[in-house]
Amino acid sequence: MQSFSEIQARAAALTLPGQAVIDGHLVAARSGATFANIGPRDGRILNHVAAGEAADVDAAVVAARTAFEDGRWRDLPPKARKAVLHRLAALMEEHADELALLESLDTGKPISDAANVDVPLAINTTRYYAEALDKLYGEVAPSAPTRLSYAVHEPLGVVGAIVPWNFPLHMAMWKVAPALAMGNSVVLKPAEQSPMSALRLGALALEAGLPDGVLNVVPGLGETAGQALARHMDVDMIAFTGSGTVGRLLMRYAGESNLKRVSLELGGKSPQIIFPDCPDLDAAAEAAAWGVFYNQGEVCTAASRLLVHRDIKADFIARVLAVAERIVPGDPLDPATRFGAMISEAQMHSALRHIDAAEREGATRLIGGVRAREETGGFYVAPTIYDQVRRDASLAREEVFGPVLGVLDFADDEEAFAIANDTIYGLAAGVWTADLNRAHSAARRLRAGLIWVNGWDACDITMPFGGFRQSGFGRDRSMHALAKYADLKAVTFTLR
Ligand code: TXE
Repeated sequence: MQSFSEIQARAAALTLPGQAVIDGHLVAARSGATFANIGPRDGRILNHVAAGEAADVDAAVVAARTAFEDGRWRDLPPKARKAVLHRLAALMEEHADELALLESLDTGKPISDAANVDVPLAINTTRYYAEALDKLYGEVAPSAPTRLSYAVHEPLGVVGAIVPWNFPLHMAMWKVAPALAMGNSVVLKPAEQSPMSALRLGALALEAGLPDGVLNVVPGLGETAGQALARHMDVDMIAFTGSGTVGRLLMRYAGESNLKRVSLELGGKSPQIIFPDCPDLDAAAEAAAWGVFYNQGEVCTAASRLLVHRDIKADFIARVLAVAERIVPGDPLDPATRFGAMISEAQMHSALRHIDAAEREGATRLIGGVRAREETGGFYVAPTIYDQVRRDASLAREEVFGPVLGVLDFADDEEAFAIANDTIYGLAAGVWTADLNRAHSAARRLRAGLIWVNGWDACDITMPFGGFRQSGFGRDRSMHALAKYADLKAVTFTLR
């Protein structure tokens, strides 16, 4: 990795993407309007980005529909589609430094995370679905001998992907890669806080040979561009990652328009449970701290509730604090930084409001609780831990989506599972124990889409990702994601 000053120089020289990608062209919004894209690192305007509205979304959907109907993508032999997606992955790799820089500038995440995590994972996702696309077979049904019956997956048509700002490129690829692999056309609406990597992705896809109109990227505000996409009568599905509030709106828009399919990956209040027989207290302490502080806490699977057995609590919390003390907010472009800025002023104030609520509700602050690096003009919140969090306190119930950990304790397994499941969410849950029976029992009893035993977030593209309950429905990653972007057609021949 380059030095801090080299990275700053590269950032200053970088051309920042701001145009939409519609029907194979880089274009301004039809209205000519733009919105200011703010950099969380110092609160300054990075660039002005096309403010897509209903007319731009409509142009993108028409292009996507035309491309779908004339078969320029879906009717290509699988080998040819696969080659295009592999070329896209190769181009992303070639431009990895640039993509990482765009991601760090746009989100405030450390450049080392953008370069070592976000961009490689997005490339890996692209390759995974490039390889998967010719490995999904249909089924022949065991029907009567006078019939030949089979079921095949067919692409849905036009998929709208509305993605958030915490892992902009990576989340975009979780939707775009399987949707394209299945033969769909896509209209991608990146979050207004972080549009740049998606815009660059749209241009790279054209360079890779993806036919015009197959992947369109329309930046814009949620209430204008996002809503227009979700209400469009010619969009077949919305794949979404974001807040529960918007998830509910999307279901409403679908009901009020064309009953398009909706998949929702929403938030969480994920518990990490430390049993007294935890096999490695230091590893668990690292996981407890980084599980909630990674990416400034802006992670849907953030381990925001730490449940510790009373017998080991004092010792364990001391270890977690020792890790947390070393997590110091720094300039996102400094390669030494491990913890950067939050996405926006609004998100920073939202985290600080949760902190105020924890204070009011009588939790005990162990570390943090304040804004940091205010002199930079950026949006930094120090890693924060509260102990003595009551089960009914807001910190135990509401998603912060920021670097704030709430500690609760328990006396036995029953109490641990009861507290862990006492949430409207169900995205992830983790346990640390050396007892196989206890681990299996936890895996069965915890109500969450992702269960981790003795390691937080220990999974990859081969495993489905998604939530139970109000954490949403539909799965990203793995072969399961492909089915989401397809309809199942049942064909029956009557034989004579
Ligand atoms: O998300 P929004 P926000 C949670 C987290 C966070 C909270 C608020 O708790 O604190 O949401 O974040 C688009 N029609 N997560 O407000 O608004 C928007 O433009 C159509 C969890 O930034 O849900 C963006 O592209 N689209 C999460 C996307 O929705 C609309 C990641 C997500 O933004 C729209 C992010 C509308 N009316 C936030 N309004 C996770 N699960 O990882 C907005 N959008």
